[in-house]
Amino acid sequence: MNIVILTGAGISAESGLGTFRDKGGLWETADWRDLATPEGFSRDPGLVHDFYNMRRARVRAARPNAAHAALARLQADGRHAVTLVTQNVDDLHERAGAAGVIHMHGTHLVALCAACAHRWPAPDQMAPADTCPECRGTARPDVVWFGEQPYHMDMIVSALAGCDLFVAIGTSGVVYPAAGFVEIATRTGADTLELNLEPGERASDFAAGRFGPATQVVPAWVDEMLA
Ligand code: BV8
Repeated sequence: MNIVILTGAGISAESGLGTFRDKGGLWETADWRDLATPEGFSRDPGLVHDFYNMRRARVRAARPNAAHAALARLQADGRHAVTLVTQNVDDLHERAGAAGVIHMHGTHLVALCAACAHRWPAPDQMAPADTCPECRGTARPDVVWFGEQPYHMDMIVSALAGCDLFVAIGTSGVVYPAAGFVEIATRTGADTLELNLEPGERASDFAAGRFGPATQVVPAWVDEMLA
């Protein structure tokens, strides 16, 4: 079966990384307009670098959980063709052994030159004085902020067009275009499943849903797929 999986912050929650919109989430204490928009970055690059420095440190200290491991197991088994798309900017899928992970919102482990688009591995701590090693332009985290075009959309849309099953895991279904993937999958006749702590904004668009912590719900689903 061709399976497209979309993950959100909820799959990394039990690894200790914050989600955005839950109680105590990252957007509760800070305003996304200041931290996740190009305007916010040009207004106060130090604030934005501090935000990503804090999250980069958390990711380095975090470990993949049973949900990340289960998806890597599903992919490695080989009986199903699994395309793994994530909105997350952490590398926990890769550290659990997943391959070809599509980071549609980028990854804060890579630095991007705002002038020439050169990319290089992000140091643990980035600061406004950091410049591009190629052209001395302004360095920023290689993440997709609001109003910016998500990465690899052509690859994602063609994977959705050819899939038999679309599964969304640990995402609130609030941010587009990711939140609209269930519609694309449904239109092409795929089955759809939501695995989440609780029903997301688009829950009614999924053919089925299973709710509970990802470290329980995801391995149970993968065991069924590999039975
Ligand atoms: C674009 C940066 C166009 C990286 C982020 C009006 C209507 C519709 C759309 C729009 C609109 N106005 C503006 C827009 C577009 C906008 C958008 O969708 N806004 C929304 C808010 C209305 N989208 C954009 O701007 C996107 N770009 O559209 O570009 C374009 C086209 C051409 C050319 C140029 C431009 C860009 C969107 C990306 C923004 N970047 N972050 C970072 O810092 O990480 S957004 C941020 O939200 C993250 O990327 C995150 O991945 C994403 C989604 O959040 P979730 O992952 O779902 O996390 P959340 O906290 O919301 O939910 C957690 C879930 O986990 C919950 O369901 C919870 O129940 C569950 N959970 C919790 N614990 C557990 C659990 N599940 C399982 N187990 C647990 N233990």
